[in-house]
This record gives sequence, C-alpha cells and structure tokens, in this order.
Amino acid sequence: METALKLETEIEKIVIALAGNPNSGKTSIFNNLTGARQHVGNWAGVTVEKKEGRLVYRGKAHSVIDLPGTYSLGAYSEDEVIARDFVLNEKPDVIINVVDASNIERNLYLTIQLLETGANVVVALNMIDEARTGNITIDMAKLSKFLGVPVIPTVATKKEGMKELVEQSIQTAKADKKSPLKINYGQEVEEELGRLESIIGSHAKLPMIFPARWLAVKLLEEDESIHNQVKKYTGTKDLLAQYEKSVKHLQNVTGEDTESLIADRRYGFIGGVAKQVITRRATAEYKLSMSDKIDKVVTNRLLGIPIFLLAMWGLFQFTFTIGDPMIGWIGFFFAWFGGVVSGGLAAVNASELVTSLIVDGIIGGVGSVLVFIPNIFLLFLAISVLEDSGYMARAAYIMDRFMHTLGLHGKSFIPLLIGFGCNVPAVMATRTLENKRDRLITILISPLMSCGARMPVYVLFVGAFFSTKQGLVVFSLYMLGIILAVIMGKFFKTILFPGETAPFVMELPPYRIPTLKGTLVHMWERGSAFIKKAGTIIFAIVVIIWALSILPWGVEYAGQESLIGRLGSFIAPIFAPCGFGTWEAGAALFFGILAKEVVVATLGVVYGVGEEGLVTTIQQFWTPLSAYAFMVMTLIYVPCAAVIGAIKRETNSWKWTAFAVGYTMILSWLMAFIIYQGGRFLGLG
Ligand code: BGO
Repeated sequence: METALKLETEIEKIVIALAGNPNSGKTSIFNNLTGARQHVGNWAGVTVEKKEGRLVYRGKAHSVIDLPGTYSLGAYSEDEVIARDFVLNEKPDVIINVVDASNIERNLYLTIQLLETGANVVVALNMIDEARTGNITIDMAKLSKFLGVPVIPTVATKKEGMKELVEQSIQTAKADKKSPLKINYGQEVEEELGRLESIIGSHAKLPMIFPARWLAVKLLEEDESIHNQVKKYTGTKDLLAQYEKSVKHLQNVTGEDTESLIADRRYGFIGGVAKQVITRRATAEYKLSMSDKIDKVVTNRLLGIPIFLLAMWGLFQFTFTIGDPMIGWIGFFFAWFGGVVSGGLAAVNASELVTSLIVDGIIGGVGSVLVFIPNIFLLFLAISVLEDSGYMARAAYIMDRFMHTLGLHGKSFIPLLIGFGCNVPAVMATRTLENKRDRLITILISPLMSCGARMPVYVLFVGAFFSTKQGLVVFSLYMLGIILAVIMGKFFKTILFPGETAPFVMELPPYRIPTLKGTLVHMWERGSAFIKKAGTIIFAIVVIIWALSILPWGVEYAGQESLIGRLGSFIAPIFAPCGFGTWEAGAALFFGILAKEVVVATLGVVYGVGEEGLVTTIQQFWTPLSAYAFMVMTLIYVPCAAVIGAIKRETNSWKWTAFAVGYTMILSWLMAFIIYQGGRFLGLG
C-alpha cells in the first residue's frame, strides 16, 4: 500500500485548475474528479475557502484546484483576484473552464479572459441537459474552433462526459502552449494597446510576469490592482505615463470610459460567437433583447444585403443632398478670395510670376480641393454614425456570410469598410487577421475601396455630368470598388493562395445610440486629416505642378509646351482608348498617384480656373461616358503614395508592393476601357 501511494506521489505531475461562474456546476465537477480525495483550507492571507483534491486517472495522480467562482478576471472582488493571481502566477498546466450551456453568453465573458492570458484551457460545457430542455442547440465543433480550445459536453450531476474531460485535460496540459486569444478591440483601442505593448515588451521584467497584450488591456481597463503591481517595478514610469495618456485620449475620442469600451468589445466577440454557434427555438421564457430584435431583421439572410445596400445608398444621398449647396458657397468664396488677392497683389505691384503662383497655383489648386470639405465631412459623419451605432459590425457580419460563399475570409471585410475613410488604416487593420495569406489578400484588395480622397474627383465630375443623379452615381462607384475587391480577392485566393480559410469570430457589439460628442470627434479625426493634407502635401504638390506649368521660361502658362503639358502629352495616348486622351487628364492622373485629391488640384492648376470654372471647362473635354470611365480609373488606378508606403511596411516586401501597384494599374485601364468602349458600343456616348 505504502509503495503504491509513493508511486502515485512520484508521478503526480499535472496541476488542473477549475474555473467558472458561480452555479456553473464547478463543485459538482470537482467532486466527480476528486471523489473523497479532497482537502479544504484557505487561500493565503484571506478567509476564502481553498479546495484542493487529487484526481487519480490511469494509475496516475494529478492535483485539482477549485478556484473561486467568478464572472470575470477583474479585481472587483477577492474571489476574482485569487482566481486571476492563481492563473497568472501559479500557471496551472491546464484550466478546466466550466461553462453553463444554458447561459453561454454570460459564462463566456470569463472564458475569453482566461484565453487572453494564454493559459491552456479546456471548456467543460456543463448542464447540456438543461440547454436541451431549454430548446438550445449548440454547435460544439464550431464553438471549439472559434475559441481555439477543446469543448467537452458534460452533465456533472450524472457524471456524463467526465472521462472525456479528464482525457482531454491531460492531453491539453501536455500540449504546447497556444498563443493568447486576440480580441479585436477596435482601431482606436488597438492603437493605444500597440503603444503600451511596445513599452511593456522593452521592459526587463514585465514580459516575464505578464503576457504583454494582457497587461496592456488590463491597464486600459484601469485595473487598480494591476496598476499597483506594475508601480512596484522600477523603470515603469514611461509605461504608466503612456497608460494615462492612452486612457485620456480614448475617453476624449469616444466619450466613454475605457473599461466599458473594452467590455463592449468582449461582449461583441461573445455576441458574434453566440450568433454563430447557438440556435434557440423561441420559447415563452426566452425573450429577445432589443439588440436581438434589430439583428433578426438587419442580419436576416434575405434582408441583410438589401438593407446594407440601402444604408450605403442613403449615405451618399445624405452626403450629396446636404453637401452640394455648401460646395457652391465655398467655391464662391474661393473665387471671391482669388479676386481679392489678385487685386491686392496688383495694388502692391507684385510680379506676374508671384501673382500666378498665388492665384493660379495655390488658391486655384488647393482651393479646388478644399471646396469638397462639406461632402467629405458629411460622408465621415454618416460613416461615424453607422460605426458608433454598431451597424458597421453587422455589415461585416452580413458580408462575412457572402464572402464565405466565395471561399474568402469574411473578417477581411472589416479592414475594407475602414477603407471607406482612408486606405492607410485599412491596410494596417489587416493586422487583426492571423492567417498570413488572408492578410496579404486583404492588403492587396484594400486600395480598391473608395476612400475619402477620391471624393473630390467624384463630386467634381458628377456635378458636371450627372447633376440629377449624383448620389446614385457615386454609390455605384463605391459598390464597384467593393465588387472588384471581392472578385480580385477570390481571384488571388484561387490563383495565388489556394487552401482552407480558418474560422474566426465576427464581433457583434450591442447596438447603441451614438453620442453627439463621439460622432463629431470621429468625424473630425478623419476629416481634419483631409484639411491637414490639403494644407501640407497637396499645397507642396500644387506648387510643383504650378512650377511645371510655367517652365520652361517663356511658354504659355500650363500650355502644351510647358513641362507639365509635355509630360501629360507623353502619357495621354495610353488613356485615349478609355475616352480621356487629353494631356490635362494624363497629367492629373500622373500627379494623382501622390494623393488622389491632387487629380482635381492638377486640373484646377492646368486649366487655371477656380472650382466654378472647372465644372464648365471639364464639360468641354469629357462626355458623361468618358467622365464615368475617368472616375472608375481614379477609383482603381495605383494606390496613393501613402498607401503604397503602408503596403510596403505591412507586407515587408517590395515584390508585393510592386504587385499591388501593377495589378491596380492594369485593372483600372481595363475597366475604364471596357466602360468607355462598351458604352459607345451601346450608343451611350
Ligand atoms: C443544486 N445538469 C444539471 N441539470 N444540473 C447541474 C449540472 C448539470 O450538468 N451540474 C451541476 N448542476 P454547483 P458551482 C440544487 O445544488 O456544482 C446543479 O457553484 C439544489 N441544491 O446539482 O454547486 C447542481 O460550484 C436544489 O444544484 O455549482 C447544483 O459552480 C435544487 O447546478 C447547481 C436544485 O452546481 C450548481 C439544484 C440544494
């Protein structure tokens, strides 16, 4: 007997911790695993009961620790702190997370926090009998894939599933550690997390004690106990200063406290999991929440895509109906301002050269871009409302289903939606995609999304050629961008990277009424970047274009003999089959590579007219058909310089960067050619 006991002790190796919500059946499972081999004491320094037991399985004994029942791994109660410290400091070989199957959404809040620590977890999906009688069906294989851990159905009261649970736990304990679950906390929070993580990573000790991302999340959650622990280490001043800055910044931008922001995203993740793994038959007891009710319509299989299209259409109608009269006012202002400045310069006997630089170059060029401020701000305002209300996440969810039918990764759609604002953050947002191939495909197709910088080109051309259907025409361009992105994605996937797509969770945060402050701040963040760009990069480019318009000395300003005229003339034949073979169009597209707004700025400089005059001038050189082909060209051809830089940074490859530039060039020419020649063939122009 003694020898047997000694043997057992010698081979007792694996430490299993049981974690779960109160009443999830943790004690029942603990009793099943350990039988009479239990010992009850206290956790060090506190009066909370600590239950330890011995599990004997296949002649080997293992230790089982019952952690206090908690809903979270925060620091709100002693129980939570004990559970968290044990997980982080004692690092059990495996954690059995007991989840009440009849109450899965609430229980998963703890699960995802355990997974975020990077611990080895096995989910015991307990009370599966109750779930069945409550008319709940759970797709366990899918749940396991989404969480990235084994899920074992159990009925603790009947000892069902215990053998599988132990078997799986021992296997998992011996397996290599997985990387921690990475929830996407949204662009703004992710940026701050990135800053904190890089400081944590450079600290001598912290990364050995806490997983870097986990610690960054905890700091942003303003977890006092973690904050105090960090304070004790020397050399953490930078980190704590950055934490304060990040919390303040996020509160300012979102109008919410960071703890709620993070909790919201976690519930979004859980909402996404639940939506895809749980089927509930309607019963009298189960009442749909408001969010569920809205989702039943908005994410409906048949209605989802039409509603998404309607929302997008509404977005452009709103932008143009309200923005259009304002463009007139600002255009009028610049015309007046140009006149005043010109008069002023004449009064002080300024040279013709200076007058030309200021009036034709700067006011004409930068002004022709700035007149589109109302449309751009209104577009960003509408996008912010859709995002802050939680609708954009649903749009991604709907498109996910659609993308999956094409064999594409649905999560790719989130960076693509961000691309409506600017393609640079869209390319950066692909970091949320773990699979390298999916990430590369999404990077390659991101520039096809119509960003705010294309807007000035659209507004100018639809105003000149489609004045009664402006919203509809721009809507068609945005849709074309999405459709081409999907087609090209499918093409790249099939040709370049064949293979399975990994499952993932689409986060579905609860619906919210957007706050005025949050919406305005988001609109301003995006819109002000446009104004800044107009005042810096575009200003500089406009001066260069102006210089090319007056050189060589003595030529007619912006004439065909000027440098820009020669450059445009050299390129123009390429675009002639697409319907816009003028040297001005060629020059505009050439400089538009630097920033897409520059297409309009260049036209403003080379035609030497203000926005008002520009509309009538382009009417002489384009037809509605060639104007549409030109807008399609602007949409697709070459990502702008900033996006090219972002692609290089994110892919870390010149080859893929060149590929992105090359394929968009070819695709844009083909599309413009097909539209123009096809339209002519159909007698449209
Ligand atoms: C009582 N199925 C069902 N149907 N019930 C279960 C299961 C299961 O798989 N697992 C546990 N339970 P704890 P925590 C009770 O005690 O293990 C039941 O807090 C009662 N008690 O029997 O204590 C379990 O440790 C009187 O129910 O959970 C227990 O996590 C009437 O869930 C309860 C009815 O289990 C909580 C039930 C005096």
